[in-house]
Order: sequence, then C-alpha cells, then structure tokens
Amino acid sequence: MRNPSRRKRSSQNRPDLDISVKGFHFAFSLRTYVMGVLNTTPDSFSDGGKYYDTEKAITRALEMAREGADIIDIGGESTRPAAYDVSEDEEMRRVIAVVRAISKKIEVPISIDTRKAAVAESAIKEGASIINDVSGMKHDPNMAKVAARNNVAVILMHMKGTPRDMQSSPRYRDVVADIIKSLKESIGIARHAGVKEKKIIIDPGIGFGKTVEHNLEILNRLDEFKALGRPICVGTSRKSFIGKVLNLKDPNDRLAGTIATSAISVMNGANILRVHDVRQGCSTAAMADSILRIKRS
Ligand code: HH2
Repeated sequence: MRNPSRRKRSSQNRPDLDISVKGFHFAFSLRTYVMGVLNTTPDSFSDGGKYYDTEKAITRALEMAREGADIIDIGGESTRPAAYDVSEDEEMRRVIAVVRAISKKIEVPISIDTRKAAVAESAIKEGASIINDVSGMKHDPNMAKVAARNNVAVILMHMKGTPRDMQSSPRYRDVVADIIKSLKESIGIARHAGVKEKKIIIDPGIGFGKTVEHNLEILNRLDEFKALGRPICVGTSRKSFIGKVLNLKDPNDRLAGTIATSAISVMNGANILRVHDVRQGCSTAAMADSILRIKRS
C-alpha cells in the first residue's frame, strides 16, 4: 500500500535538485535556505520607504548577511496588489548601486527581483547571480535570453495577471494544477532560450492573483509542486492572507503567521524561504529541517 508520508518525504534527499551559482553551492538535499528580502522601493507593502535610501539598503543587506541569509533578494519595483509599473531607469537607479556595493562587501549570493531583462542584466554585471522573476519570464521576452547568456540561476514565480489587476476576483479550476501548468510554460520559456534545467527554481507565488483560500490550499498541497522536479521557493512573509486569517492589519505584526506558514512550507517541500525577518526565518528553517530530517526509528 502507498504510504503518503513516505511519498512526501522521498524527494527531500535528491542531490539532483542542488544548484551552483557563482562561488556558492545550494545543497537542497541537505537543508532549507533562507532568502532575505530587501526592497529599495518607496512603496512595498511592508518595508516600503525603509531602504529606499541606498546607504540604508546597503546597511540592511550586510545585517541580513550577518543574520544568516543565504541569498539577498534585491527588488526595486513593488509588486504589491494594485502597484503601478516603475520605469526601467528608475528601477536601475534604485537597485544597481546597492547590488554593486554589497557584492564587493559580502560573499552571499545576490538575487535580483525584477521583471525587466535590462535590469537583470545590469545587476548580473554588478555581481548578482540569481534572477527572481515574479512573472515567470512571461513579462519581458528578453528575460530568458539574459538568464541563458549569463548562465545564472532563475526563480520562476507564478502570478495570475499583473500586479495592477491580479487581485480582482482570481479564479482557478484547480489552483494547484493550474499553477503547475503555468509554471511548466515558464520552464518551457526558459529552457527554449537555453537556460539549463538545473538552474531553475520554481515558486507558486503566494499572494499573486490568489484569494486567502487559494494561498492556504497551495501551502497545504505544496508537496504536489515537487512533480515539476525543481527546488521550490516560497514567500509568505508578512503577506495579507496572514493578516486576514489572524485579523492583523499591520504587516509588521505578522511574524508568528510567517513563522507558522514557513515551517509548514518546509515540511511540505519548500527548499527556499523568502522572508523579511532573516534571523527568525533561519531559526524556523533549522527547526523544521531538524524535524523533517530526523531518522525514524
Ligand atoms: N513576493 C514578493 C516579491 N517577490 N518573489 C518570489 N520569488 N516569491 C514571492 O513570494 C515574492 C517575490 C512580494 O513581497 P515584497 O517584496 O515584500 O513586497 P513588494 O512586492 O510590495 O515589494
């Protein structure tokens, strides 16, 4: 008889999911990694304005590295619901100086959170080694080519619609099956442009064109995304579905909800947690990992 708990756990020890980026090896078969969020925006939903200033952003990146971040994810365009697009020039102005400065100061891999190929390529020139594209390479036709040409790792996230319209009554036939189908298309776009399969990470895109129930169901069924055969990144940090479940308006009050959802994500197959609170994120990952990987008697 099939044992569902064994099935869930079986892909935890798959070295073929490991990814190498410039000078760093992610051994996903051994542990969960933590990606620290750094938004150099005036309007991000939880830390907007806090790191808009380049010096403050650099200071925070160094602090996240000390706190144990495995990746620093730098973004210059808010993708919160109803956000307006930012011009390429403005996005470059917000992120490139920060990438340049921190890549000289720390060894931690830097990912660039952008939908724009030109921003990604400039960030790579300054030291970024991962592209985190919330559109799953469906926004900018040049993104996949940039990733392939530079041989960087990519995070392909699922988003339904655009930040402008994604929260206007999103509907799915089967939320997990539909997202898997869309992520397969994203993987296809990347592969077609020459991105190596072993450089691809997928992300179901918590909060991007999803109701509260959709987000909860995705986390409950996260193990099904393992069917794509790629490492899974999950970002629940401070998001509004936590606020709705726990009745907490202020994103800064959502740490307990972030920890709970992150631990469950790890148990259900997440390989990377994208979080604002790096110290707590690292403890969450380590605690969940130790339970997940305990040798059963
Ligand atoms: N969430 C946000 C932005 N980028 N990237 C990935 N891979 N996964 C996510 O869940 C994800 C992401 C939104 O969070 P945040 O960056 O804090 O807010 P904003 O978009 O308002 O800057």
